[in-house]
Amino acid sequence: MSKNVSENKNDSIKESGEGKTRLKLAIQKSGRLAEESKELLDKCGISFNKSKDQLFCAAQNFPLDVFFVRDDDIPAFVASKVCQVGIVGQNVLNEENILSRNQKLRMVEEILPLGFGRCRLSLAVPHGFEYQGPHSLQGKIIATSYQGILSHYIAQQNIGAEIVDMRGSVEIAPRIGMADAICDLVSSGATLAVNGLKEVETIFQSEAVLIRSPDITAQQNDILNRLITRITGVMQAQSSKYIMLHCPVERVEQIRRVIPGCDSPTILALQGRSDTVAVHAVCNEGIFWETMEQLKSQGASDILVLPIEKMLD
Ligand code: PRT
Ligand code: ZN
Repeated sequence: MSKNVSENKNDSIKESGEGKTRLKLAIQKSGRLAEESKELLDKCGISFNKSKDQLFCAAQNFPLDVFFVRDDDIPAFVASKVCQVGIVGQNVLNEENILSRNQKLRMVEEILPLGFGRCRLSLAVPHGFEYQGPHSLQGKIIATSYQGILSHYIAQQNIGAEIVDMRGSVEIAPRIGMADAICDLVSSGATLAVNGLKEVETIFQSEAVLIRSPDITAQQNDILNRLITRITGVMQAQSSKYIMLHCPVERVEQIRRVIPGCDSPTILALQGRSDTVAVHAVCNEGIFWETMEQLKSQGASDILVLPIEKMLD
């Protein structure tokens, strides 16, 4: 890793201008978090031209340098000051925290959940296994790539079970006789189903998070705060909608109560119509067909629901 990083670092310094303070962010190069991490930066208005195998890239319009690495390396990059921030799954951060002897790693801080990469680390057993609770795993063999989190869990539950460490294809372990149960990440559950396994216990819930190093300069902290403000704006915009409707003047209060997550809508007069007003509001929740039907039954008409691109409080 260090050879490529230092070669590419020189490229970045050339591109970004020597001496100017920049924040360094590590994201997954390819895999389940890669696209959404890049998309998030894009929605924050941060653009960079990355060629396929580039490990390092300087944003053109924001003081940010992005490292593209394996997700497992991200906590160590942030702990070792190669980067000040990173985007990684809580599962990886926690696992690295438990397993690593690096004290600095424990000081890496989660600063913002990002709402993507959601999954759970679960125990699963073959359908024929009579599972009655964690104690059913007493004396059994459990295959996992998450030794750290799993050993913490079995110690907490006071179970004596053997852990077999596997780097991939954990779900096949019971079928080939390597283990009685597995502990792996699950999102839809389809992988467990095709391998004849049932999920019996969730031991850790995870999503992608923004992490930061404790060693960060005041200028880098300013850049980080700007980045956090943009990310928060993007996330708020994603979960919010702009609603516009017409309603009889005397129904405004009832209508306001139906609009989800809205305290003070904007009320606008309509030209030539003294009995009807336009109501505009930002709703910080999704609007379902049921809500629109309810608004209509309260006297609203011409209801429009629009996506919001950006938001800044
Ligand atoms: O190459 P690199 O080391 O960077 O990537 P990787 O192969 O180690 O990780 P990757 O890209 O598979 O996952 C990156 C992160 O995505 C994980 O650390 C989690 O934080 C998150 N994530 C979200 C998931 C899943 N969902 C997920 N479903 N990671 C893995 N899976 C796998 C799981 O291991 C199992 O094999 O998907 C399968 C189960 O999926 P379902 O939908 O069938 O339940
Ligand atoms: Zn990985």
